[in-house]
Amino acid sequence: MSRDIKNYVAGRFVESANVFEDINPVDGSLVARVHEADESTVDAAVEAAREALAGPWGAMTAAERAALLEGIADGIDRRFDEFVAAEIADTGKPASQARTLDVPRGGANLRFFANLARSASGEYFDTATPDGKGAINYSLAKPLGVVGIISPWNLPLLLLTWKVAPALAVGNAVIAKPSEETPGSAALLAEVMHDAGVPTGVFNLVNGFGPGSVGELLAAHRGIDAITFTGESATGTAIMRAAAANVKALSFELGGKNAAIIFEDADVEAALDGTVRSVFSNCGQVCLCSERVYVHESLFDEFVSLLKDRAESLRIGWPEEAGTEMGPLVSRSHRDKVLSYYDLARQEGAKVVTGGGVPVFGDARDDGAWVEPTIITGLPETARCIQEEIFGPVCHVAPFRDEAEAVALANGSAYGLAAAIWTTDLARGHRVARQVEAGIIWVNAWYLRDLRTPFGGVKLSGIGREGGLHSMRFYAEPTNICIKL
Ligand code: NAD
Ligand code: 6OD
Repeated sequence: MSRDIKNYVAGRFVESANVFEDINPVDGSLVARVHEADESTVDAAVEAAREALAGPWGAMTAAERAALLEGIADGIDRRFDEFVAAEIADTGKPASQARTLDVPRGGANLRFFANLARSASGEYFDTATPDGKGAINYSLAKPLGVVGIISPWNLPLLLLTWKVAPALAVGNAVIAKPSEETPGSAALLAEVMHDAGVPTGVFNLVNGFGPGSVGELLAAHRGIDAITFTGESATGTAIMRAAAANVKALSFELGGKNAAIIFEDADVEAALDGTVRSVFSNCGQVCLCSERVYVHESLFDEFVSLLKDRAESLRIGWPEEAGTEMGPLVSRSHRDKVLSYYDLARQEGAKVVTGGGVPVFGDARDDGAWVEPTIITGLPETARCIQEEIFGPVCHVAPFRDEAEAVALANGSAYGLAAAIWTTDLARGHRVARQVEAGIIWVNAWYLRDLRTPFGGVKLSGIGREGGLHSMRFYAEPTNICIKL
């Protein structure tokens, strides 16, 4: 049975005149009717957030905010199964992934930034003055104010809390807009916030679309001081344009066309395991996924054949079924996009090593958004399938001759989010990692996270860094106070 997802504004769950459907990509069934916030609802959220900043929330200590964040994390833990169900219903991802990554990271993000809030320290300087008496300078990390959070559909709870937690830890008030494709876990988060006693107006949730809807309203709103956004690079450009009007602070985690480089001295089993994960995890819908795999020419044929076997043995299935490794894409419209790249690859002259189509189940899943895991080879580096982000379970594999060529190939992209390098020669690992133009480089690993590290991309892949103290800095306005002694 479907439910109604409302907006959460000024501590109340509010309806709207416009309602849109949230569809389950496993079988096309209706998950929820979602109330799309209109301009007056967005205005009310901004007003509530500004009032919250001026009220008791603005006077809370970091330790009090940290305790509140931990209470929210406890609330997620208490409703763990509901969060898992919401993530699965909206995305179709395997339950095993929602249980071990998405939902645990929701709580972990809150606890991690609660700890950072407790241990935050400022700057202090003794300053010499001509009269010899001196001055002291210190800095305060004030909140930016009202932060608009615009998040994508691929890891809905993880990526929303990745921004909500540090924004609240620093003392901001937030207005969150989850993706229209995946509003479920954000709606539960609003309930958890409410029950945890988050003061009125500190967390607001507005549902809707991007252009001409809530996303654009937030980006352009003069009452919002900063936008933190995760999503496509082209959307980043649109947000930047809209946000220019009142010179908002921006943090952008954008798209990728990430390379994996497998050297001739790699541990082939480890590289294979890592590459299977980096290409097919979450049905290829992780910004960090490898869509370009470069393999030393001496290993190329063997590696392609091994990767093909592994792709063909991936268990594609119902999210709750034990052993399911891959679910559907997030929506039929996203599937159209991915399939158009499968077709384009053929037109561009690719060899389709495996996949390239839609699986047929003979049951309700045929109304879902499924695609086959796909491997292609043989395209020139200028091909659109090599240059554009597809965001599906697909990679192109190409050979390289030597280290210099591998680096040049990896860097031949307008994007620069992440890379994975596979080698047993650690000197080579360091050397190549320094030359690769990306914000995150793994050597003999993929998506191995430490929340303290800087997270973000170069080139079209983003602006700024989040993670650990980088997040705490983004969400704060450093203010210098100078006292003449
Ligand atoms: P998207 O850009 O289509 O949408 C993301 C969010 O932006 C949604 O909430 C959407 O409603 C909103 N939006 C869309 N147009 C807007 C506009 N004009 N103004 C304001 N808001 C707007 O992205 P998506 O399809 O949801 O997610 C997939 C993309 O996200 C991929 O490109 C992926 O690489 C990227 N991504 C990047 C990271 C990262 O950390 N770098 C993480 C996850 C996803
Ligand atoms: O793990 C994270 O902190 C993070 N931001 C992951 C982003 C994944 C992109 O799809």
